[in-house]
Amino acid sequence: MGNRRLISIFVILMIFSTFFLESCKKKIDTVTDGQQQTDIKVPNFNADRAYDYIAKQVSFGPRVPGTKAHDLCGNWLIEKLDSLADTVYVQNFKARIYSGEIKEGKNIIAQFNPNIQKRILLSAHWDSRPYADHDPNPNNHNSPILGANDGASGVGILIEIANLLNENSPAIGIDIAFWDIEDWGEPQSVQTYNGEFWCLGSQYWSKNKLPLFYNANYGILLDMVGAKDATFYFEGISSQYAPSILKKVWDIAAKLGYSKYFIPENAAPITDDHLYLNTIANIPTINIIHQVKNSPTGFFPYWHTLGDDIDKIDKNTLNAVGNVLAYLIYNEK
Ligand code: AHN
Ligand code: ZN
Repeated sequence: MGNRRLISIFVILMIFSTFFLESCKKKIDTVTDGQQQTDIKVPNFNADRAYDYIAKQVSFGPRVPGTKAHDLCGNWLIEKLDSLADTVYVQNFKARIYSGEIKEGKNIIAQFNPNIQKRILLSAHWDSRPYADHDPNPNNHNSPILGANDGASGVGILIEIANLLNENSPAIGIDIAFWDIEDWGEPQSVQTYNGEFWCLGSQYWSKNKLPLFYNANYGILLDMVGAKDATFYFEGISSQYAPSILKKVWDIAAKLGYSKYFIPENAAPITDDHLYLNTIANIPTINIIHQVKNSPTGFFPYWHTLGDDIDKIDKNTLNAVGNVLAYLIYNEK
């Protein structure tokens, strides 16, 4: 055999084996891809049920701490979570509001897979504001609000998430916390304080964790997550303390086709429950909150008005937020 002939056989063999190996590699890739797609089943978030949970909360009337509606709604939330979670904790506490008065509140914490180390803390506030100080009609400024969006929307979505967790156990631990007395911050007419009278329940819990020595890898707060065409941005406190969680959540939203709601742009920092979860509890926590840039309040248009009623809740928004959370939860290992 001539040298030239040997070389050409060698070259042909090389080309052939390269193609052969490539095709094998591709086959292996497709197999693992296929496995990944079939292994992780993300249960479908039911926006109708979430909507019903919001309507149920609103049906009690304004959930202002110290009122019968607040008491009854609290009992309903505890009962509901008790039927779905592994363990439910109720933290009764007293807090001083801006006027000096002492109010009684209840934080409610439900655990799923309490013995798993890796955990996510999902939360929302369940109280509603005692005064509609941003209502267009000044006669309403002392009336309590229903807070269908401001309060009940986040809670409704998380109860539906609790249903999914009850039906399909995730690979990690999940905790759902409902904070109380978030919304008793001083009215517009008394702007003398530095935000310290908002979020009294989450402040209390962050200093007195229940269960004792509680920790989570990260947290997600929901606030005003149910209005039509809601816009969620990279809120300032979230960017400061948990930028990687923001990216993770907004990337999922983009993948699922919800970029109309989850807009990857920076927005103003908001004093909200996540502030204290970050600074006192040391849990990196983001806030998914409906912000409206260049608007009078910076928030959804009916914020702290009597217009924040069930008719402002849109199932498409609930569906977007709920499916993003479900995808996140069931893809964590
Ligand atoms: C402030 O206005 C300082 N924080 C808003 C927190 C809030 C109230 N979220 C819902 N209601
Ligand atoms: Zn509010």
